[in-house]
Amino acid sequence: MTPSMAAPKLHGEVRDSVGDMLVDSRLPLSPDLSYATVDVVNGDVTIVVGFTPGTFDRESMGADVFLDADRNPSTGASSSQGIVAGADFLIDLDVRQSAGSAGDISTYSSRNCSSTFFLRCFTSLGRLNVTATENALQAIVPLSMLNGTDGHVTFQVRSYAVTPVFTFDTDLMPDANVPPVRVQ
Ligand SMILES: [Ca+2]
Ligand SMILES: [Ca+2]
Repeated sequence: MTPSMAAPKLHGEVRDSVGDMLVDSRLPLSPDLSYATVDVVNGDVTIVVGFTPGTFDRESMGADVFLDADRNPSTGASSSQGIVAGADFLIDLDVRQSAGSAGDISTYSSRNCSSTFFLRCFTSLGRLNVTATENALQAIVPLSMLNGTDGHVTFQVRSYAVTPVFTFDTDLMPDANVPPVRVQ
């Protein structure tokens, strides 16, 4: 018996400045990203995104997590809107009732891709159960959905707020065009 057969545990985390979110008069409250962790254990990827206390409202906000599953900037989406090149998957953390109280996992596809409508670069693979606490969102994604990666991914997080008229992207973590966070 060798104890080394246990599946490796991988971890990545990032923290972000307080108060660096977009503020707009059309938004009653603007979500401010505070931290994120990604843990890979036993074939599951657990993603947690935290907001600065007092800036998160689960019925009007969510977070997009851009995952580079092969850590290769030349596969996946091109850089756009401060998101670095290479995202192969988009995990939408969303518990808004108006959006069906569920997130979504999607994969990069060049078919409808444009730099103006960046989110159209990703095609849905299915809905995702997301849980919310007062200041955080969490989802668990099976590693098997991520195109054969062993969990050594990188990620970047963007928060958004939805009004009846507009959707605002309010904060990026790490900041715009900074290398994404490594899970290792
Ligand atoms: Ca922030
Ligand atoms: Ca990639």
